[in-house]
Amino acid sequence: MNILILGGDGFCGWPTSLHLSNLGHNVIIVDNLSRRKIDIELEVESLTPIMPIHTRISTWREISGKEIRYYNLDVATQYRELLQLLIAEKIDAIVHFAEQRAAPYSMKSATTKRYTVNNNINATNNVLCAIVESGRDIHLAHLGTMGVYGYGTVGMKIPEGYLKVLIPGQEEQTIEREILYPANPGSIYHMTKTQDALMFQYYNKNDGVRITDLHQGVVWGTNTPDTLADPRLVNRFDYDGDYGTVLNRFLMQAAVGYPLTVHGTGGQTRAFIHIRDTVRCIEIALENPPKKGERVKIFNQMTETLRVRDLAQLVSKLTGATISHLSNPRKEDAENELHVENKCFLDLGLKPTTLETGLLLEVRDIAKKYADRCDLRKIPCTSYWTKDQAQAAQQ
Ligand code: NAD
Ligand code: USQ
Repeated sequence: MNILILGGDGFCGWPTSLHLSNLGHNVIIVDNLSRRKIDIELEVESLTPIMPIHTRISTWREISGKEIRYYNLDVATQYRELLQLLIAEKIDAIVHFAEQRAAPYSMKSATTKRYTVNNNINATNNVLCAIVESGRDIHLAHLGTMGVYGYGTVGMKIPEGYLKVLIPGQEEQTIEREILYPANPGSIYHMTKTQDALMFQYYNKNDGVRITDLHQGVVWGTNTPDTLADPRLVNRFDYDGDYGTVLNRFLMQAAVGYPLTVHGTGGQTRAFIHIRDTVRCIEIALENPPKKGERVKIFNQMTETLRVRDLAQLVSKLTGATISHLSNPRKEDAENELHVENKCFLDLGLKPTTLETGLLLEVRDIAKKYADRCDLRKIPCTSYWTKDQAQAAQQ
């Protein structure tokens, strides 16, 4: 397949590009390097020393003999160039990672809120519009988030995208329908993903675009077999207060002797997936596209759910790290239950990497190895969900 990877220089996009290239697909990366520019803006660096994109690509050629091509394009603004690419390269499938993906960054200021909305929604609309205008039957696989569902305790497993509802009709009739699971975003970033989901429904209904939306949980881990093939291929590892996600932050904090930063009681339950499973899920999604005329396919891309305080306990047991409970900079329920259906990927052959088997390796091979690159001043979360929280933190 000719596959376009939008956001192919990022944390999920880079290992996915290598994985699909290794499988023999013709992979083309589009990325405007905005994530690297945000690192400069925030004065942070990946814990792992990532190489410039052209070094990454030439190393891959050297190691694998395979060619990945790269275009520096802004998907949210360079519509004509994107369209031309789809036509000229005879693209069969697009994997769309090209969005601003940190909830804390999206809540940092009016500027980052507006940037996140403009970037993410325009990027997705441009991709969909270009697919239609190209006249090509391109399968779009998009990286969405579990956060579109909200994390409310609902007393049932969260289904894969669609919810069966019974509507009271006329004359005591009950009408059964399947609707898109009600959107309940918890940040501006998550809100853009719920908007993406509506755009998918519309372009699928109106233009018959074949779409798979992957509602992914928090990704942990760093490398895949392909990024381990040479140090110059290493994947990024974010640990700072905006882009670092909870489990990778805890692993790195344990490695540098920083008390684990649990927000509030740590009662938040989240869904998790290892980066190795992310790339495998995308492979599976591309191998099993929706048929012509089929509705948007939605998979829950996660393998385990865990409460944040249990995660901290697990890391502490493995490493001896101490745990601190900080006031929560976010506006979220103090405690929630989360049960998630993930049958689609398991039925299609996904064999999950569990926390039990993967955690220790990650601490040893990444967090400890690169601990001296950590800037401790960048660990605290300083993006607040509301003005009141920001003011309280000043006092
Ligand atoms: P990332 O920030 O590391 O990668 C995103 C890449 O897209 C970056 O390289 C960035 O430069 C690029 N990009 C952003 N806007 C662009 C634009 N307008 N034009 C071209 N390139 C652009 O993020 P990630 O962790 O790899 O996440 C990728 C996708 O997966 C995101 O959409 C995110 O919402 C989703 N996701 C990530 C996680 C996670 O834990 N990392 C979990 C669930 C879902
Ligand atoms: N948390 C802590 N301590 C920390 C960091 C986070 O207790 O030091 C808590 C947060 O308050 C939150 C939970 O851990 O309750 C998860 O936070 P996170 O930063 O790991 O994840 P989140 O903001 O939800 O975002 C990440 C990715 C995003 C993706 C999402 C998947 O950045 O792109 O969409 O995970 S999901 O969470 O399933 O929606």
